[in-house]
Amino acid sequence: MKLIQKTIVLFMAVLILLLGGCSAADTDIASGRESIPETTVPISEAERHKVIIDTDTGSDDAAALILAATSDRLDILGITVLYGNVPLDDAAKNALMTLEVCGVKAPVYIGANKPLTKEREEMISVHGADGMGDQDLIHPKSTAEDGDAVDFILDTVKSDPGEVEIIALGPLTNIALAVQKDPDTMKLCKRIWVMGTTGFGTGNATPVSEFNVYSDAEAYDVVLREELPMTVIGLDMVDVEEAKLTPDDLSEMAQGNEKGVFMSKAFTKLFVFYQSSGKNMMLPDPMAVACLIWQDMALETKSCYGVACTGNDAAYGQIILYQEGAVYEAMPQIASYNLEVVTKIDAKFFKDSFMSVMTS
Ligand SMILES: [Ca+2]
Repeated sequence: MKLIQKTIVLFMAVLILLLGGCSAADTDIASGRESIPETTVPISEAERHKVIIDTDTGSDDAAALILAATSDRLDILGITVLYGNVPLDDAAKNALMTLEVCGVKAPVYIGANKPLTKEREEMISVHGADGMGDQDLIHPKSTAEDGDAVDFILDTVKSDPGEVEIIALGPLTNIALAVQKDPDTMKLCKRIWVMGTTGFGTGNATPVSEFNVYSDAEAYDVVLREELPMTVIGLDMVDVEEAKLTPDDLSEMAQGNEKGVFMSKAFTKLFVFYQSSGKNMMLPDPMAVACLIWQDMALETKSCYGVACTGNDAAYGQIILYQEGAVYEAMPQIASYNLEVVTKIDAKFFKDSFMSVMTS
């Protein structure tokens, strides 16, 4: 009899555990998407990441800002903008408008209008002329601060040593200017999270170079030589079907919350650009922010020694990645590794999380 009672108790305990496990990651039957347990777990003030977001605010930057602004895991200390996807003034207005859509206030500072040493490259604007799909979405009530973006970065990092993280979603020019002005202060960054490089895949600006690096490879050179704590999310992590937006996803966003509706319109031109070549849409900048919000999402990283190619030739903008543990006959000794490169992502979790923010 006692054995039967024990068996029943054990059975009930296992059942309770299983039910508890299910509720921590419920599946929405209609969409097949898992809910995001992390967003429902309250975290303490001390656990929140204090971030500066450096952006050339095109539409996928705006989506990344929405992930950051709506996360209870990040405190946005400020946004610094620079040239890149769109002219500088548009980058500032797009950032301000996106914050207003989220109902979040953060100061926006204007930074570099051109690369460190070369003239600005004219590249195809895949986000529309205004960077946000040319849908007349951008009418911010707020304005950018008077101060300079580089000074804001340095003052903020200096005021809270070892605590401030930077998320860089455009060319690295603002970061490189800060490094050139005060390298000791930039060494006090907790970490710099970068959407950039091809990772271990191929490029989109040239076969070997990703857009943000190609825009200013000299800036990458400056930052890499300083050996700051840096994690890179490259194009290879983004170019995965499970992480891309499909036409159905865009329709779902258009029926979603205010942020989803805003982004479904802002993505208009970018989506057409991808669909014209039969592809679904990559979300590079949102993935970089997501890696910081949900750190379990990055399943694997590799320590690398990164070297930026800045010569005036076909390799311009390539980042050579020497991996820790690999043997290179022409470079037998590498003293230190200046990059953590994300090499494996939970792509389904990323897209589910992204869609949840845009539709819940
Ligand atoms: Ca960007």
